[in-house]
Amino acid sequence: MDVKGKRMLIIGAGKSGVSAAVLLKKAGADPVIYDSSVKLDIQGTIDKIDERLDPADRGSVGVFIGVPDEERFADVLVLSPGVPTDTEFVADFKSRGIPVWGEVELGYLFAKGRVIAITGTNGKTTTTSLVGKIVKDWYEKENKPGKVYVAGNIGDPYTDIALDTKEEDTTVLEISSFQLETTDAFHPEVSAILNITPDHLNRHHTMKNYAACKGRISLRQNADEWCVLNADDEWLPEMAGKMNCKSFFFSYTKKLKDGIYVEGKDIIVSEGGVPQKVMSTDEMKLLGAHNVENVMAAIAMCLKFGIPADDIVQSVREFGSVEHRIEYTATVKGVDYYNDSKGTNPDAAIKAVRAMVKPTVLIGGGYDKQNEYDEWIESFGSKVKALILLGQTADKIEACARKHGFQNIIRAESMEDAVAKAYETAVSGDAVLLSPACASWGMFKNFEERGRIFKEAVRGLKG
Ligand code: UMA
Repeated sequence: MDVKGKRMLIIGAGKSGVSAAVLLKKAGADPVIYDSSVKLDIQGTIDKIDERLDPADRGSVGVFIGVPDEERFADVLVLSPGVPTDTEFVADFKSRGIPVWGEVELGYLFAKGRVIAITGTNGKTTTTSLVGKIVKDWYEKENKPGKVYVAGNIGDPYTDIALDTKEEDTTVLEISSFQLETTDAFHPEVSAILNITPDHLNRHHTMKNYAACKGRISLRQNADEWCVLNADDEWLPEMAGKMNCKSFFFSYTKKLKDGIYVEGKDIIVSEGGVPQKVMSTDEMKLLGAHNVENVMAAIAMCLKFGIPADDIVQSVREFGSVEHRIEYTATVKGVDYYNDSKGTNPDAAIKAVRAMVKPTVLIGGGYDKQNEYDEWIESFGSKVKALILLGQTADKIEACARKHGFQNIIRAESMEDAVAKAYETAVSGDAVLLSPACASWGMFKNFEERGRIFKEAVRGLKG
């Protein structure tokens, strides 16, 4: 991709915008960044860019707050994932025939090597990390030349590593619906859509739009390539029929003639109606039914990528939990504390509640993404003994919980206060679970910061 001398207008000065600017500058383009937040630390952002550029290029990327004016005549518009695409601003560029690339599209245009991509409402991070580990272990065992990268929505932008990738490398990407809105050439060799349940409806407006974004992951895959899909999902079986590539299903609830499923504790792969046990769920370190689904998806993707089943299973056996995803934090006075800060929507939070085996004090609430909480509250059953609420959604969740007859609700002012109140409420033999069912924005920079503050507060209890 030749972008030498091209004027590139980047919107958003977060991780994606900074990495996109560095990539473009290194590729000889002329990038400039605009951000809508008046709180943006302009000098801090320039420093982050400059420290990754050659001395001669330092100071050459402009960072501005507000709406660009003369940059409207840029050659390409590059959007960070958090920037909505259905605005007049974006429409103006499209109407003038100016290419609009998302940050992932930009990364892909410059990257080399094989690509595996994973999307879905929940389970993306765990599955991406697991696939990353399986592929890395395989490269090591086989003494393969090249490197394995793990990037995308998981935390490190694709544009961070794209220029480093070589033909012999493999990149495993977690891809969000936000990122898929602006992909076009993006073409993974193996992809997966883990599930589609309500989330981000303030951005996508309808489930149909949201599901359509997820489906874009397989847009460029051809008839020899595979997309791994959840057979138990409401949207995916129908979507498979419209894909250009082959689909391979996984199911937690039913046997499949061609696919991967669970029977009792056995994970079974069946091809052409010939079933073969690959491993037992007892061999997994990950907790919960949803993780059995994630493991099945990872096994299916790696088989289709060409990795032998025995090697895959060995890596799955070794894989523990991911940070912020039902992450065991500590046991204090007989109470186990779990950090599930990545439970940023009701569906993810339901999975965490289901994974708990002890009476649970649950900490929830946060930024309002206009989700409904009925199913989450219904999942409490007799397991959740108290609900500690914080953040913008606390009133809405409390009203919903009371409507469903759940009365033991405690309000907290901060994460530290929530942990202190959980400590007072839980007794030996209980679990405390932070799984907010809401995004962190507003009170915290991101879900990672929320999880870290929770863990620090829990460790403080031990002290
Ligand atoms: N901004 C604008 N105009 C807008 C919107 C935002 O200028 O209309 C600015 C903000 O003021 C801010 C910057 O854009 O300064 C933030 O950009 P961003 O929201 O795209 O965030 P990044 O820091 O670039 O991080 C993004 C992903 N964030 C989102 O999609 C919201 C990160 O996913 C991802 O790890 C990172 O790129 C690397 O790929 C986080 C996330 O919450 C984990 N993802 C959502 C999810 O998982 O549910 C989709």
